[in-house]
Amino acid sequence: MAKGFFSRGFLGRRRDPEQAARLPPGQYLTDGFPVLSAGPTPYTPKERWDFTVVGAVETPQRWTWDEFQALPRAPITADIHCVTKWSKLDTMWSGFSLDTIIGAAKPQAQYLLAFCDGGYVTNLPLADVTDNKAWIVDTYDGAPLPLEHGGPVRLLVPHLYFWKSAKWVRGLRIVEDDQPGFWESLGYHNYGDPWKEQRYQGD
Ligand SMILES: Nc1nc2c(c(=O)[nH]1)N[C@H]1C(S)=C(S)[C@@H](COP(=O)(O)O)O[C@H]1N2
Ligand SMILES: [Mo]
Repeated sequence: MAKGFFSRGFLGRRRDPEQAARLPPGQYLTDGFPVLSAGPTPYTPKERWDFTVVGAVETPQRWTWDEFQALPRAPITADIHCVTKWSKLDTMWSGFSLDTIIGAAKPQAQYLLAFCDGGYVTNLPLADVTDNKAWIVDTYDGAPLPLEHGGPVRLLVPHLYFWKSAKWVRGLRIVEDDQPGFWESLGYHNYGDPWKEQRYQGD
């Protein structure tokens, strides 16, 4: 009871400037967690699920669900920013560092496409998903990742707009030439840095 009172009053007032500094230009804070999906929510049973790293790699990788679960696990707390202007601070996830997953494949090129159940694709520079900047996550707020938010696993690349955090992700294709994904070919910015407001092509 006292907790709610203090967080809205005394503590809230001290925290506001700190929160404002974490909000990229043009964004507002939300406590909810909107669902944004370009199509229906796909579902692949665990027995048929796998995760692969393919393309320009020295050693292509494939993990079954059980093998994937045996990878080293990490907790992640991150601020997320959607191009439709909502941001959420301190979202809590757990999952697997892409350093482990991509490192195993020994990539031979500098770009990648994340591909998903349902056909969604997004493109990223390899440098943006290595060095502890991106994860494959399977829990949100201490519970299994809800299907509508990308369960069983999604990509989490919190330093870029949230459309880069592909839901229902099934693998990565390492490519020599950068090529636009789904939203990128429909006019979204190729890179999507929220701090530079790179929302659309030309921003
Ligand atoms: N596979 C897939 N991943 C996706 C999308 C999608 O339509 N399909 N939408 C993207 C967009 S535009 C956003 S803002 C976030 C939304 O994630 P959420 O629904 O968990 O909020 O997922 C991204 N990842
Ligand atoms: Mo989005």
